[in-house]
Amino acid sequence: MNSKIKLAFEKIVGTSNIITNDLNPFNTDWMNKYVGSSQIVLTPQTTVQVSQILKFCNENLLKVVPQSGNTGLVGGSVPINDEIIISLKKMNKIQEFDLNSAILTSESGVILDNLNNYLLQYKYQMPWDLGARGSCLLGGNISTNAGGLNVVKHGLLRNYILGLEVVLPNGKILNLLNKNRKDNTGTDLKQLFIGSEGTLGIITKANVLCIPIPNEKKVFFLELKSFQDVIKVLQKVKRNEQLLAFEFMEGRILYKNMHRHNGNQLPFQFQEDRYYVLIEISGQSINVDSFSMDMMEFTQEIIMNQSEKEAQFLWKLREEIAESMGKMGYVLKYDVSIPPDKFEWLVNQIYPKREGPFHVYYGHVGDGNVHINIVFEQLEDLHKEEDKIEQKLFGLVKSEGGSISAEHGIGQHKRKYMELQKGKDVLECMNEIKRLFDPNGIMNPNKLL
Ligand code: FAD
Ligand code: 2HG
Ligand code: ZN
Repeated sequence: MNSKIKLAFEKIVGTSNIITNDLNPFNTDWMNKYVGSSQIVLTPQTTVQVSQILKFCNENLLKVVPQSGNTGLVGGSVPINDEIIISLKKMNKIQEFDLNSAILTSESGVILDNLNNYLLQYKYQMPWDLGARGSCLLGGNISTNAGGLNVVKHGLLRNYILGLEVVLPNGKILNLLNKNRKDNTGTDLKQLFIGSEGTLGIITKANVLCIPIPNEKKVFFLELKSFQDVIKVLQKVKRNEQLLAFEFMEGRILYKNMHRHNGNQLPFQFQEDRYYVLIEISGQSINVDSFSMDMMEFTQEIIMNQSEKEAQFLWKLREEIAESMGKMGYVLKYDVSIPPDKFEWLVNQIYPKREGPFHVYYGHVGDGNVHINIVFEQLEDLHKEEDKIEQKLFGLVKSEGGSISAEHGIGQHKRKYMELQKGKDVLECMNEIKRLFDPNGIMNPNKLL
């Protein structure tokens, strides 16, 4: 790192907010698949510092990568080369919660779990939830328009973001903060930043509409004989407004993970050729009996939690899948949208008779979002196979009217398939917007666009 540049950063953020040693955790993504070679991480503590950093970088054509919890799964949060990493983790002050409007105002570097802990005193919670809740930050969630485990009831994150403060690549602070539920004053600029994966600017604050914590909830775990039965149960329960989550897991992964739970009471002796569903219902008051009756049409194999601890254990079986796959090797991960009744068909198209490397499908069936994870022992083997798999997979997804990314985003992983997904005109329009905000191309280069 050029010493003049380092000195300039020292003037802006002070030496205690500059890291130049042991940068591995910042350069490497959660899957150990993408590794950059940044030599410097800045941890600004105020919006003004973020603004001064970006102004300096823009004037000196220095490329930057915004980083929050670094739990992203598409290589978006780590540099490709030696970009400067701007970590938002010290921008972690929650400003207020307004009980009349249920609107939270916070800096963007707060961990999702911490936001929920803060909201507990008001009996409110964040409107989205995901397995990375202990590490991911508000700004990372917004920049990826994170999906998660309760979209089936609450819908997507972008509907709950009422306002943002964003620093543009030239250092200008764009005040889009807004505490009004209704604000109908023209083009909704904040939407451009939600899901744009740090390619247009850095989100420093947000106003979030929160949701009340329900009085009652119940978790069900079902064993089913076929994937068609999964879809039948889905059709039956989807109409019910109590439905919070509808998560599907293949027997082959639950079976493989059984050894992780010696001593814990499993809901079933999992079988490789069975299909499992976790359903949660919630509300101010819920009708467990009528809900169970609906499901009993399709299976008698239903377990219900009897305590909060049991509910958490049932969720663990679902949430630990991502981590457990990572322990097996290097994982190719897909998060496509496709009609739910096509999930099994899609996987069979990629691996007829389910041969090939160990792979599983699971995920948010209730939202039409399937995760396919394929494990390779060596990273080189993964790279050898990925083009072939992706051309087929994304081609099929496109022809079924789906999306190549339902929730994790594009990052560096799926960038070359953007034209297939969007078409030339739409992609060109996105590129024009990028050029407008970031004419020098300093923001998260070679990601998404
Ligand atoms: P990072 O990974 O640090 O960054 C993500 C992207 O946003 C990067 O492109 C980065 O440059 C950009 N960025 C970060 N902060 C800012 C900012 N302040 N301003 C502008 N750009 C910024 N995702 C889902 O959608 N649903 C899930 O259910 C889900 N489950 C997960 C479970 C596990 C165990 C793990 C490891 C990941 C999971 N993810 C899931 C993926 C990931 O957690 C989400 O994408 C999350 O929103 C990323 O947040 P983060 O704070 O880690 O952001
Ligand atoms: C989940 O739903 C996450 O568990 C991660 O989105 C999925 O690792 C994956 O492929
Ligand atoms: Zn997911």
